[in-house]
Amino acid sequence: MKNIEHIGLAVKDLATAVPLYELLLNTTCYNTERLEEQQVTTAFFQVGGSKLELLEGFSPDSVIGKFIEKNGEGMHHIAFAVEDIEAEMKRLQEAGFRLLQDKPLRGADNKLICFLHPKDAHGVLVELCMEMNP
Ligand code: CMX
Repeated sequence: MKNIEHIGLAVKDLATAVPLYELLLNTTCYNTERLEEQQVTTAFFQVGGSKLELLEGFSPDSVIGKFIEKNGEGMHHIAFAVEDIEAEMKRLQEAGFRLLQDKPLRGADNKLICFLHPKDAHGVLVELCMEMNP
């Protein structure tokens, strides 16, 4: 685990959340992306050496839609940068963590990603992410 790559925040509406976070952080959102596989639209902000990711679900049935329905808006996951995602997945699986993907998925912001079950990390959804080769 190299560093905290980003923290993910679930929001209902990026159209209102993005300008609010631009004001709060005094910076502009540098990337927005639709991820069909995750049923989510993301918006990224650089904050020093780390990032914030705002997440809006496509529908109430999406992962983010269901999360907001149950918990309201707010902290959704914490993502750690890793050097070799397959090696970290193997290490963590062997240590007893449940992986939510068998193979790394393409995530936002040019990353390969994999999630661990939140019940295995004291209620925190953990994401591993590795920079994809250009
Ligand atoms: N943080 C902490 N706990 C969470 C959670 C989260 N983000 N999401 C769900 N949970 C908890 C629920 O509260 C629930 O707990 P209880 O059983 O005590 O009520 C439990 O996990 C099961 O959750 P659920 O609502 O029944 O939903 P599912 O089991 O269908 O899905 C999960 C949960 C984590 C497997 C699913 O959300 C998932 O696969 N997440 C990974 C993918 C993802 O989050 N994609 C969106 C982001 C994409 C991106 O960043 O690019």
